[in-house]
Amino acid sequence: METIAARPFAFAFDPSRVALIVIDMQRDFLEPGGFGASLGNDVSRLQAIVPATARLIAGFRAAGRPVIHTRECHRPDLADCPPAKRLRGAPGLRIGDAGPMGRILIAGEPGAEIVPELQPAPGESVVDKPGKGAFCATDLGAHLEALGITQLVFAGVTTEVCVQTTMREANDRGYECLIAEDATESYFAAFKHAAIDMMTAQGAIVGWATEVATILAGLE
Ligand code: C5J
Repeated sequence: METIAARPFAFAFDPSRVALIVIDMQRDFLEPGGFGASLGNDVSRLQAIVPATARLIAGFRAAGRPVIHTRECHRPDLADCPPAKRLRGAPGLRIGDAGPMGRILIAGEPGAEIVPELQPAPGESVVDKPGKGAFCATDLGAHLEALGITQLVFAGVTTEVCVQTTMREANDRGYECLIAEDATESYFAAFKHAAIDMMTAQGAIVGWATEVATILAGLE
């Protein structure tokens, strides 16, 4: 056990019991023509964190620690996509509609794949999730328990939606959660900062936040 600099206060880091969860770094969120763009967002903001996320993944691999990737996507028959989700708002393309990268947020379609720079390595877990949180309707909890994980580092997109939801789910399940501030992003700069402020407020009520370089130094 060692302590690493974090906010709101130092994080007691246990590199022997930590896993990295990389949330939804999919073409549908990061590239033009996908789900994020169909909602009217500027996807270039999310592309900017790919290098820092790649460094974080490389550090966990080098340390021999688990890297778990998630993908928000649905079955082709949409049986796991509630109408309340599919019909929300007035996007250019809805979940399941055909777009330039295949059907939006559908498992097996090009848009649902993780971006080429962050492709899972052989043997790494990829959790397909129908919700915003990665514990909902998945085997993530059982998988982490089998691995003996007690701490989770979070990266990915978007900070205030799927990252925050999963971090809150993990916190409620007893994991100590640390978000890598420069390896997460939102379509809205203010939302990223507000989400991390909410997580770390009140004595790390949801968890801690720090930079990729600090986490990498702690893993060495
Ligand atoms: C969203 C996500 N924003 N991965 N999904 O719909 O955050």
